[in-house]
Amino acid sequence: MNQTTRILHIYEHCPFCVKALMIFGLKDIPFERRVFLNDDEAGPISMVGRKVVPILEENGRYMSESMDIVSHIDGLGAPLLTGPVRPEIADWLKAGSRATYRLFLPRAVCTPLPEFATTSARAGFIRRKEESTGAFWEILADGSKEIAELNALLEKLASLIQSPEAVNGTLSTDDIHLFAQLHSMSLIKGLRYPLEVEAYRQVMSEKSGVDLLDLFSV
Ligand SMILES: N[C@@H](CCC(=O)N[C@@H](CS)C(=O)NCC(=O)O)C(=O)O
Repeated sequence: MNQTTRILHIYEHCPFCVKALMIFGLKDIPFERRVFLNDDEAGPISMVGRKVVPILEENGRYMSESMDIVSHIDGLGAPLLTGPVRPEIADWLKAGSRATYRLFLPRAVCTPLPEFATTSARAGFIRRKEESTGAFWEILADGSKEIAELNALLEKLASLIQSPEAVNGTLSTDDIHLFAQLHSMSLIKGLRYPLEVEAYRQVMSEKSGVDLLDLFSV
């Protein structure tokens, strides 16, 4: 019998890749993880025509778009993401996304993650991202306003979490989006996690097999 081979091509810091990784872990579906160097353009372009991750390679066919990958993998066997989604969660994610993205990018490129293993991978990332964020050194020099903003949001999140096993009680795509954002936030030192949020972060990391990045936080 032919067995399906699944390879997930990612950058480990990438929140969209976290979403794709999560569903494999939550469903316990075997896959191979491959990390592109951040300046490898030819690799992803040869697969899907542009420089983007995540890419799922399944028996030689390629799929991009994180949530398409999530729904494809969730559709194997009994679906897991069957719970409701709540607009409050989407609103919460939106409220914190700008500050998270801005503080996260200069920190991500300082990590020892494999996509940044070479000088040229790091330099290319800084050059491309600084075009939209402004100088990384300025962001690293003072993030106090954004950190205060995110801490206020984390307080609010505590009251939105219905269970550490699933933000709305039963696993849903809200958990995929929420954990991916908390994963990015885990690189930011100075964030304070209320008990409910901390329990959620730990349980979701354990269940999905996706490590948080607290260890590398600055
Ligand atoms: N809509 C896509 C977005 C994916 C995306 O933006 N990925 C980023 C990495 S976090 C990327 O590959 N950007 C191109 C680059 O880094 O050069 C998805 O959900 O998969």
